[in-house]
Amino acid sequence: MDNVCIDTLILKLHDVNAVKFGEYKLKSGMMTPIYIDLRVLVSHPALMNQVSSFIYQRVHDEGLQFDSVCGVPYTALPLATIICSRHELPMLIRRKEAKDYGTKRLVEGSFREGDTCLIIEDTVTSGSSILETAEVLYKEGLKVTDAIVLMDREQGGVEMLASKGIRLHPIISLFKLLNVLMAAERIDAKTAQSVRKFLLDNNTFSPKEKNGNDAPATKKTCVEQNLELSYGDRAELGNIHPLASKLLKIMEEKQSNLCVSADVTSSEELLQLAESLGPKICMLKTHVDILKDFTGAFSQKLQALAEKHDFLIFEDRKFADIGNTVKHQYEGGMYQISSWSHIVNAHAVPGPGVVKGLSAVGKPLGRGCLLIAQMSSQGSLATGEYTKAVLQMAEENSDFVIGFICGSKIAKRPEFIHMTPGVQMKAGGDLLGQQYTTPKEVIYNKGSDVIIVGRGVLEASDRLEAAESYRKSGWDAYTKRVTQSGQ
Ligand code: S5P
Repeated sequence: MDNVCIDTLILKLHDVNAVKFGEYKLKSGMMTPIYIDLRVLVSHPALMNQVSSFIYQRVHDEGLQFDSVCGVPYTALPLATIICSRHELPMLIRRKEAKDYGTKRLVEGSFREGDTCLIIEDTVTSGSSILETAEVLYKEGLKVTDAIVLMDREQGGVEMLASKGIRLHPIISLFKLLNVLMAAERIDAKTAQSVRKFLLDNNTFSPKEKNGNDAPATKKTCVEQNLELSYGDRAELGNIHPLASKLLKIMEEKQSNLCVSADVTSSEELLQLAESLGPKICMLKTHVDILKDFTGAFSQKLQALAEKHDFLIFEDRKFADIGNTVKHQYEGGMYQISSWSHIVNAHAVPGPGVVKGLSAVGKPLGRGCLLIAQMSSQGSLATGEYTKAVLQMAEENSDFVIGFICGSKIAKRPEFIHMTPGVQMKAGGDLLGQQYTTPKEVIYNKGSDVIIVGRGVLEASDRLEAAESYRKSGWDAYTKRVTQSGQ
């Protein structure tokens, strides 16, 4: 079962209206912004056969052992019938109500006490329908160890059934479905995000029932299962730094993970860049000390453009001194960096004092800091144990450190943002040790979040066109990564 097949199946289910967006009521009475209605499948025999094949394939892949198969009435009943008929498996039918004549049985078909029955279901929210069917089967002396479901709404069904001794094997998860529909432009990012938020906020399983622990289950489960959260989902995480959240929201809304490095020497040119490239970028990086004509008025104009085009300013100052010195360098001097730059960065070489000094100035202003964990330049010493120590320093100062300058994803916590410089459309380098990787490599293969591009844009004959192609490349790589996660 490869990704392409699952993606195609998702699109077909959307085509036949088995997936609907709007305001719907679930069986439990809960209102939902996404509704899965697989009852329509009976009108689409080819699709019905495909879904049945996917279910059987899963049974086969998992190597499940059982004596009979039971579909949860009614939607999964014809699916179970097709599978059993095609593969010559004995089937059982669970009655919803016992008939008041004849045998009065609740389970039709022949079986022996102690037989194992595999349950098939179309959609799972809390898992209660599967449990109801399992309980009827238990009463007849049957065992239930596994259940297969086509659509898992990821609202706690897997956990609830596991707590009752039933392993649930979902074929499509709603997070995956949202990613595929978004990549195919069937839904917009906003819709996907609001549905994800609903699913995360409405987990029906309380682990308390199982182990006395009150913690909400879903967010933990997503991370534990290594499901890739979208930028928008990460922006909503409970522990996230407000500035990191703001950046992730900008990225999601503008569909841009591009930071342009505005390494020019005149204020006017820098402002022109900010004005023209503003709509394409999530962040503008500056080296204010290479400007020949910096003034306070310039920094005000830059801030106004950041507001106008909704991007953050990142002064790439690379602080690397003792806490007391960096405090002055950040706040004072002729640049007064803390007054206009949302984000700064620092080397970890001096130890945690550098972060403490910067934080004393930046934290009250709502600023954030990136730690330099790796560098793009040839022969960089920021590798191995050093990088690990930087990660540790970030963890210990996450009230001010929002992420890293790095070559690849180094932190598991989705609250941290990874930003990678040394990016051009073609891998290579310059004469002074800079090394370039492509946007796809950085975002898709290395798992970073933001591409930082300087000369790739600045030296292009049409800077706007170049910025757009980097934006598109970075965004496509991200969409592909998110879409393929959780498989
Ligand atoms: O490791 C690094 C860290 C940084 S912040 N390598 C880098 O190249 N940078 C910065 O990213 C560098 O100072 C420059 O401003 C930008 C890369 O520019 P480009 O022209 O090579 O894309």
